[in-house]
Amino acid sequence: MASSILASVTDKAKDMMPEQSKKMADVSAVTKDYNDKSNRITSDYGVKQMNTDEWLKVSNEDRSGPMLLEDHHGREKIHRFDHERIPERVVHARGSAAFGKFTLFESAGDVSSAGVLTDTSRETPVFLRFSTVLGSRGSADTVRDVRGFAVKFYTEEGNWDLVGNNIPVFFIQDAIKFPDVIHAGKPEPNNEVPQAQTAHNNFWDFQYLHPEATHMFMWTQSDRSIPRSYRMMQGFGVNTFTLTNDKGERSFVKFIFTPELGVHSFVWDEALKIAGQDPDFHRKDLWEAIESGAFPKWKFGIQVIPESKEDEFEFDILDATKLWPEELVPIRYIGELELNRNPDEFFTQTEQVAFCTSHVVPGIGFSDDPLLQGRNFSYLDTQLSRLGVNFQELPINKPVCPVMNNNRDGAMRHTITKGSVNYWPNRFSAVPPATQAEGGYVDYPQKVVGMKARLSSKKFKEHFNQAELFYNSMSEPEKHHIISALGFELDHCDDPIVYERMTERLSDIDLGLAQSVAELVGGKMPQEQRRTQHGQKAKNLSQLDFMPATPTIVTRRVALIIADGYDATAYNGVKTALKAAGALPFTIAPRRSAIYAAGESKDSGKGVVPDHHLEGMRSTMFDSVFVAGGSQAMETLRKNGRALHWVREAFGHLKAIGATGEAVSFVKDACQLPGVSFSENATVVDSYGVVTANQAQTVSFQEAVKMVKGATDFL
Ligand code: HDE
Repeated sequence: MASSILASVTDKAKDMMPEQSKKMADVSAVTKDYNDKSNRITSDYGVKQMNTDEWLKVSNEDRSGPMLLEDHHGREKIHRFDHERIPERVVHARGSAAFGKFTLFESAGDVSSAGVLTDTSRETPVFLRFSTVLGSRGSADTVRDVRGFAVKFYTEEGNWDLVGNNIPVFFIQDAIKFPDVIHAGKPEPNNEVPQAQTAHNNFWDFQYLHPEATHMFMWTQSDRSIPRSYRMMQGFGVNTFTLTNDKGERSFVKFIFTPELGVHSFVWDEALKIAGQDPDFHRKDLWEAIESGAFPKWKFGIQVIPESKEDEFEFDILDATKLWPEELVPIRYIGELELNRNPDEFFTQTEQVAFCTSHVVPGIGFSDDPLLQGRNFSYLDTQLSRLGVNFQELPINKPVCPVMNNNRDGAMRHTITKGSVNYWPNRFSAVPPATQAEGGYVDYPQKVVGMKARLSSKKFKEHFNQAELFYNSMSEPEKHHIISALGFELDHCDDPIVYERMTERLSDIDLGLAQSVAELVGGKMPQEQRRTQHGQKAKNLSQLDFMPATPTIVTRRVALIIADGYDATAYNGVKTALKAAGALPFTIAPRRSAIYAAGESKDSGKGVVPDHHLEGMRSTMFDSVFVAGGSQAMETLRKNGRALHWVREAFGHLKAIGATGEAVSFVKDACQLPGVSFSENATVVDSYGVVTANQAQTVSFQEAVKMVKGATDFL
């Protein structure tokens, strides 16, 4: 992104920077600034070095001789480099994170005693890491995949880690299946192909053989798995947790985050192209929004089921392949999460942050959800192999409240604990465990009866009702996208047993869906609906249900295309209006050197220097395109294949397009839509999301940007 644009907004961000939270103060205490010129390069043991570029050698001016092993500085530099890498996360390896704060506007004191959920005067510092699941650390951001949404709340009673995803359900019901589902999705073991893709035989083989995965794969084949931005997706705790209140009453709970900006996605072709054109698209988007002061926000909600109602649902409320439809269990939005500060260093913060589902605070607990219980084992275990036994002492992981116990020593321990005993009880009886009144964690006295057996409840055996519910709740374009996505994925499976079985499986959901996919991918055509459909729909499954009440174009990237002889009035008018509305306008032209407006002389020394040229930055990088008129400019652009492709591609990706004056017919011809006519004097948005006007109609153009990005495929 052009630094000039960012620079102008960064000052604003600095002004808006929140006061330092307790966590930031903590982190700052161990942060050093490499650019601090009062420092000099030293060895790791602190001795200043005079030459860090040449190894100590037996040499003279004519001949460079052998290097000496005695050069500690040289050896230290190489040895530190050799050991820079730690294992990447076994899943969710690729991620980006930010600091922020969590505030409550309503206490949940009726159901929980947790300070973070009841004290409306608190500001709880948070660190949120977004991720993809399957790709390795260097893979692309915009692949079709689930996104992680992991929040560390640094509460006054200890860290609470809510390690969620952007999809409310999961592929499997029992944690013991996790290695299988992940092995099946990751690159195949013989040739390590494909990277960050589920479009391969093994993944879909697994999906067929696990009917419980049906609901989740419908979500991953929907637009939810290709989000436009981390800032525009929901977050779900997925598993069923519990809350206990001051009276000791327990309820089941699901946690949900809903973005202020609405839920928006790419179209698949766009996501595919961006994966090559800018593999860091989501990472940059988050970073730049925060730098510019456009702090992303989410409403935080809870769905609560009292313990007494656990068995009242046709699905098992502890089954992570099921969501709790909002018609049955409404979401109570009680708080807000805001991200407002980028990390200072990727490795020590984003990479070393370690989330554990087992990190809960008093008032929040676990249920018997078999996926959650397995997760509680796995996360602690994986941090031990990734970071080592003292991972909780790393600055990013350290709680903001006191930590005191008899866990000692181990590799890289760096807290120094004074005192002559390290066991409990001891003759001094110092530091006894806390009582409940002192904030001690209360284990809920849950009555458990049963046999020891590898079994789960009957209700865990129904797998298709919610997959159908999800499909029924989609708008027509969203259904169309699911069909195309399945068509793409199964097209990449070359083993007929895989794609034929899968199309059969789809007829457990909807015969029309199964037949449409079978037509695309080949194999046998499913002939019967394999299950009686219930025909129901639920709200807030379709992304269209999340259009914000007041749509906004804040942080939307708009390309303004110009060429020599462009209409300066239209260009300047639209640019100013977009900036005022918080959008990010970028000027694009055939070259990245000065472009002159109609009537402006090349010798004037003026001209506009574009942010990018048409080859350097493609239409996929923008949410919307505006072409300023000018007859000479249009003549140039008409002869430029890339310019025509630019506009046509943006149109195909359903982006709002604006054009004024001579650019109207240019846009019309570039889009090449037989039978569609764009009115040259439109003051409203054309049905195809194209705004045209003889003069710059900036207001209606902005409306188009808002509307068209929120809606999905017309084509
Ligand atoms: Fe994870 N998961 N997971 N997972 N998961 C990990 O922990 C695991 C599951 C999620 O940004 C690992 O620190 C098991 C559901 C996120 O650092 C590991 C099971 C959900 C992240 C692990 C699941 C998630 C992880 C790997 C099935 C959504 C990234 C690295 C029982 C609610 C956190 C690590 C970050 C990471 C295990 C299923 C979300 C191996 C065994 C369901 C967002 O411990």
